[in-house]
Amino acid sequence: MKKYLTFLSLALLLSALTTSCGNDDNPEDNFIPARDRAEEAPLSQAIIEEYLDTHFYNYEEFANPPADFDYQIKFDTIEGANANKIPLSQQVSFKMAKDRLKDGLEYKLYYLKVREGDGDRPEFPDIATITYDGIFINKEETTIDYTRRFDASTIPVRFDMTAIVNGLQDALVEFKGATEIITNPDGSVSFEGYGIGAVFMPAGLGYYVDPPVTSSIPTYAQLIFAFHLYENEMGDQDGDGVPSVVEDLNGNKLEEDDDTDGDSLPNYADADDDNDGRPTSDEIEIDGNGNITYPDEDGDGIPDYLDADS
Ligand SMILES: [Ca+2]
Ligand SMILES: [Ca+2]
Ligand SMILES: [Ca+2]
Ligand SMILES: [Ca+2]
Repeated sequence: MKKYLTFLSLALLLSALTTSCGNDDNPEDNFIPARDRAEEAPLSQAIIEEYLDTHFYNYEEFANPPADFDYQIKFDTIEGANANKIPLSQQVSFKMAKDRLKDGLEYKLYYLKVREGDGDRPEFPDIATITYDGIFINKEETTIDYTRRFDASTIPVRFDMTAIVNGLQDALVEFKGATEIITNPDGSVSFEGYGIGAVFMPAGLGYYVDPPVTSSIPTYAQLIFAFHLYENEMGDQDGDGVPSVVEDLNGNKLEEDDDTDGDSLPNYADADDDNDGRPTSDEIEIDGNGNITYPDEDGDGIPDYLDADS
């Protein structure tokens, strides 16, 4: 579930693919650069659309839930006894989602909204409590299955949405959490009115060439996450008192590209946003009710915590 950060570390992963160049003495020549992200994007989209055309989900169970139904989304191939099922392609929505590394590159991000949820909607840098089922779509490696589950949890897990794959972050904000959290007599917890959905993400919003080393995910794999969204908490990743959603200064709903002091630490992860040596937490004011104000001592329109000369 670690967010893809860099594609420079792929040398290790690709070493198995490059050993056939054994007559090459210079090991640096064995490095295969990552494919161009803009060229990969339409290929990813075609693979996802093929999957959506040829697969369905258990929508009939959701329409008429069996007594013991667990409300988990399950996918299957449209064939044989299931030849007449409605394909996912007729049931998904999509949004445009930005590539985090290549300016101007956007993806069509498909998601399935089985139930939006009736509680609060998370902001993109919040902490979300979810259960999930992660599946990859493989069209790269002939020795690996077409689809396979690579990770799942039926127990609710808290995730920092800035630290999960981008496609899942972008999908969760389209859903809402539960309205009620009920502690049962046996101590277990159940949720009501939570969001139920799935996202079908291109490799560029997944792991691209850098899947977790311990996972079975091939490079350039498209990913599917089915999930329940239960709870959200406000994210303040750097603990400076400024909610991370407020640290998105350019308002583009990406946390990675706002860096007031240019020190390569984005504001959401920078506890001294203007690099003046005073922690941001000392340059803002929070009253007893948790209301935050942002003083501007020199009146130049820039709040102190973003103003290196005040
Ligand atoms: Ca931003
Ligand atoms: Ca910074
Ligand atoms: Ca900050
Ligand atoms: Ca400061």
